[in-house]
This record gives sequence, structure tokens and C-alpha cells, in this order.
Amino acid sequence: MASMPADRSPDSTLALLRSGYRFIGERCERYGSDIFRTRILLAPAICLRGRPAAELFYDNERFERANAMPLRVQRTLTGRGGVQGLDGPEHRDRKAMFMSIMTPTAIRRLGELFDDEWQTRIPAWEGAGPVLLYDELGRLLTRVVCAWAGVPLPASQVERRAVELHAMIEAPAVVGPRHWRGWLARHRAERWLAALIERTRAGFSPAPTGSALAVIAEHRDRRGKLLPRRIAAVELLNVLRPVVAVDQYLVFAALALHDHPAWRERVRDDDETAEQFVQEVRRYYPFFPMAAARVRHPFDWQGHHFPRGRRVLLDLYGTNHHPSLWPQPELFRPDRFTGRRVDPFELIPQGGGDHWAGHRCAGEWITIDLMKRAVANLTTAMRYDIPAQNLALDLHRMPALPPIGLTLTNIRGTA
Ligand code: HEM
Ligand code: MYR
Repeated sequence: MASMPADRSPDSTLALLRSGYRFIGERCERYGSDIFRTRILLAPAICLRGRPAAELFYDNERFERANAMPLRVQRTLTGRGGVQGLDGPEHRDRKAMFMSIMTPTAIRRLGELFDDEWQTRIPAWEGAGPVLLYDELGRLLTRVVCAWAGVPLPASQVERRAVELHAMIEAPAVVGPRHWRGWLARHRAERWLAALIERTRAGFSPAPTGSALAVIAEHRDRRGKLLPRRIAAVELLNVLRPVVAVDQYLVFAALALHDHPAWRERVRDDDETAEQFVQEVRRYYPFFPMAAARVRHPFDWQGHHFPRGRRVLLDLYGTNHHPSLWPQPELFRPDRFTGRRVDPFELIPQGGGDHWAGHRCAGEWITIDLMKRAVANLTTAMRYDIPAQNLALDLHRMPALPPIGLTLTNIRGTA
């Protein structure tokens, strides 16, 4: 058996929170190995990065998700009892429910709602002072995703729900008030949506056919049972929250256009180029740092032993920056995708493998579509200035956004 390089510290949880996106990558480079062992949350864990590691990690025979996510992530970001922690036939069934919402027609409808909202907002931005893009898009996406999902949202509640959804996304990897705000936000949002599920089932709040609300409220599991209303609320939040989280990628796309202005023209001219630009934004910028699983049956891989129950962390960010997959990974170069097949285990900002069989993100197509539409809106529907401001990304923070998330000034519509 080969000996697995070991992180010597008695516990690396704080180091992980402090090093952020580079935690696994830095150690892999130090040990000259894409696999090492460490201790996280006082228990042994194995960290991995790279394509072979991603292929291994998404093998359902070898790994499971029950009890894999740290409690602090469940308490804030994902909730408990949702699809992320399921395995086997139960996971397949629940995942099929999500995938049934993601039809091409539904994705287009979400995109059209998004474009309409964006274009309707331009006159208001024209008259306004500086526009904080992250906050603005957070509200815009909250309105859009609720309308799309069939979730009633009076105008007076938009701000509050947008703040709650952001709080959940910002909380999992911090200690202190920001963490507890995310926990409280989840508690409130679950209560709101559980009540809505109940009203929908009772026929008091009709949900449009095929909408996320209708699909989740009416879903029956393999035994023919409706989801408990609290779980249905967690799953509805698993649609609302991540669509709002796309705002971070939209801020990154705006940053990339700012840092690489030559691409403004190119993305405007050609859909394929716009797609490559968006893929490079997803590869390059830090978002979801790592995925977590546990060993289901003991096995050996590349001469290393994986004992039953061991927690394993796959470095998503580090795989997207692996030098053997991406020459000069620290350069932003959309043309690296020219003529390149996008392999399911190489570009994994939203997980790898198969969407139905595994835990790969259910919203990946939505994300790509919204990003392309945002890039089109930023390059054709309006002009704007980006005044001097601190745009540095802090890779020690998860998620990593510029300090106030990008300010635009002097917005003018082109219509
Ligand atoms: C799972 C990232 C947007 C719904 C995941 C996973 C990642 C991820 C890393 C977990 C992969 C794993 O555990 O192996 C992202 C990022 C997004 C995004 C960076 C950009 C904002 C979305 C959107 C939706 C969505 C727009 C839905 C509309 C889900 C669901 C799962 C998931 C339901 C759980 C899948 C499962 O456990 O089988 N996402 N996601 N995500 N995502 Fe996303
Ligand atoms: C979603 O809402 O599901 C998608 C986007 C959330 C991004 C959150 C980024 C920080 C997460 C740190 C979690 C560590 C997982 C082991």
C-alpha cells in the first residue's frame, strides 16, 4: 500500500476556513500529490483533486452522501432532508423530480423573465446613483425565480426574501454573526415555504402546471407518499436559493468583461464565443470550493486505502485550476475551450458526472443560460462605467466576492 501524504496538524478545520479556495490545492502542491489525508472537524478525512479523482468521487458504488456535509453547511446553505444528502433509489427519485423542472421550455421561460426584468430595470438604473450589482441582481433574481417557480411574492417582500437568500449563501463557511444570520434566514424561509406548500396542496394557492412549486408540492415518492411539508420547503429552497446565487457568477462575468475588454466585442458577435466566455468564467472564478462524500464500501485506489465511512473532499476549484488539465490555469482565456470537448470530470464548478444518476448540480443549464443572457445585456442592452474601487477577490473567503460586489455608475440604456 502506498503511503498517503498526511497533513500533520491535529485538526485542519480552521486552516480550511482560513485558506479558503486554496486549502486543498496548496497542500497537494506541497506534497506533490493529488491526494492527502488530514483531520477535519476532529475526524480523519481524505482530500482529492484532478480528473481521475473526480471520476472516482462520482462513483455511487464507492461513495455516499448521508451525513457527508458538515452540520454548519446543512444548517445554513442546504438544509436537512433534501436531495443533497440522499443516496441510492431515494436520491434517483428525488433528483428526477428536480430534473423534470429543467425542460428546455422552462429554462427558456426563466431566461425570458430574466431578460424582461433586466430591461425593465434599465430606466430606473439610468436615473439612479451608483448601482451595487450584487444587491441589485439579488433582488432581480429573487423576483424572477419566484415568478418562474409559481411562488407568490408581493413587491413589499422582495427585499426581505432576497436578503434571506443571500444570507444562506454567505453563511456556511464563516464563524460568528454572519453564520447565525444564515441559520435564522433558513429557519424563516423554510417556515414561509412550508406554509405555501400546505396552502398549495389544499388548493388555496394554485401553482402553474410544471412550475417548481407544483412539481414539489405534488411529488410522490416511490411509496406514493407526498413529501413532508418541511422537506418540500427545503427542496423548493433548493430551487430559489441557487438561482439567486447565480448573481455571483453574473458579477464575475461583469468583472471578466471589465478586465478583458477585448471580449466585449467577441461575445456580442457570436453565440459560441459567448458560451466559451461563460465556461471560462465558471472555470476561473471561485464559487463552490469542494464537494463532500463518505466511503460506502472500503476499497483501494491508486495504491491508497479508503476505509468505510471516511469523509472525502473533492476540490472543485482546484480541479478547475489543475495545471495538467488547464495550461496556465491562472490566466483567463475563453479560447481554451475552442475545439475542446467539455468533459464531465474536468470542468466541475457545479460538480461532475451525470445529472440524473449522481449529485451533479441540477441547475447547471439554468446557470449557463442566465450567464449568457447577462453577458448579452451587459454588452448590448446598456453602457456603464466601473469607477475606481477595490475589485480584488479574496480567495480566503468562501464565497469570494469583491468587498461590495461591484459598483456600476452612469448606466445608459441603448434601446
Ligand atoms: C448541487 C454548484 C446553481 C440546484 C450543486 C453542487 C454544486 C453546485 C457544487 C453539488 C455537487 C455535488 O455535491 O457533487 C452550483 C453553483 C451554482 C448553482 C456554483 C451557481 C450559482 C444552481 C441552480 C439550481 C441548483 C440555478 C437550481 C435551479 C442544485 C441542486 C443540487 C445542486 C438541486 C443538488 C443535486 C444533488 O444532490 O443531486 N450545485 N449550483 N444549483 N444544485 Fe447547484
Ligand atoms: C447553492 O446555493 O446551492 C449554490 C451556490 C452556493 C455557493 C456557496 C459557496 C460557499 C460554500 C462553502 C461550502 C463548503 C462545502 C463543503
